[in-house]
Amino acid sequence: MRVFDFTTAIVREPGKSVVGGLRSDTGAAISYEVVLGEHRAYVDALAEAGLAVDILKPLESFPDSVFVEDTALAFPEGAILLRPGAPTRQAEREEVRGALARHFAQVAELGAGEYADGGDVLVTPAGVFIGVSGRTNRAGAEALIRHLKTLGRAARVVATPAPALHFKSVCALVDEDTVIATHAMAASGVFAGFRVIETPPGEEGAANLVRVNRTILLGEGFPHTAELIAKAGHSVRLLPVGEVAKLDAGLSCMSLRWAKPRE
Ligand code: CIR
Repeated sequence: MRVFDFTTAIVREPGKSVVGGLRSDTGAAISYEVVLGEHRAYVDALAEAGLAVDILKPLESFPDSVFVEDTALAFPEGAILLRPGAPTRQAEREEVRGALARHFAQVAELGAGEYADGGDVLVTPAGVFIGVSGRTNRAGAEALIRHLKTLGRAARVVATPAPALHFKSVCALVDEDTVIATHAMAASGVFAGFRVIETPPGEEGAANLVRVNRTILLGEGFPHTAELIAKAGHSVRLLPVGEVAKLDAGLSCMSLRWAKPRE
């Protein structure tokens, strides 16, 4: 099961409205220019990891639309259009429909009342975890299980530990049988059967890393995690994420990534 040997990504450039995106802590001001710089560094890293990157135009009417991961799931076998759970983000799905149609012959979609954000979906070779959260409801998770089955992927519903926004805010896949998770996430027992690397104290934000082919993209400012990942034998590329972190976001949420089927 191919889970991180990607060939292609869809990203969306942030609009100036990104400074008004959803966030749990409205304290620190957000700079559009800094978000844009972080996004560009991310796109460069995807390209350098070998991906063809489809860059969608900014959407000023959707401040959070740069976090394109929440709108769809993409696999070699097909795509699923999601229904983001935040009211201000729900119509973002219509804005990626056309892009998905350029890449996939068929796109399944969640129906009315079925809410799920891509940030709550962790794909592993052993199956897909769907975290029920403030954004993903049980109806959405169960509908996703049915769609994933059609694509040949087994999935199960798990809980996103509060106060995490998304399941993948607190965990990520490092290799076929290793995950990184915050202490709270690791303690939940969900990852029985996996090797679990716990984020060192104070570096919980590092759990939203993303593996792209042979490279682990990791937020800057997590030196102990970088060391743990390097010690586990992986090549690490550090990326600036301080500004997107103010929007409760990290690295996984800024792209849809998949492998085109081999011809
Ligand atoms: C939101 O609250 O929806 C955005 N400000 C952040 C979304 C982050 N998405 C993700 O981690 N998949």
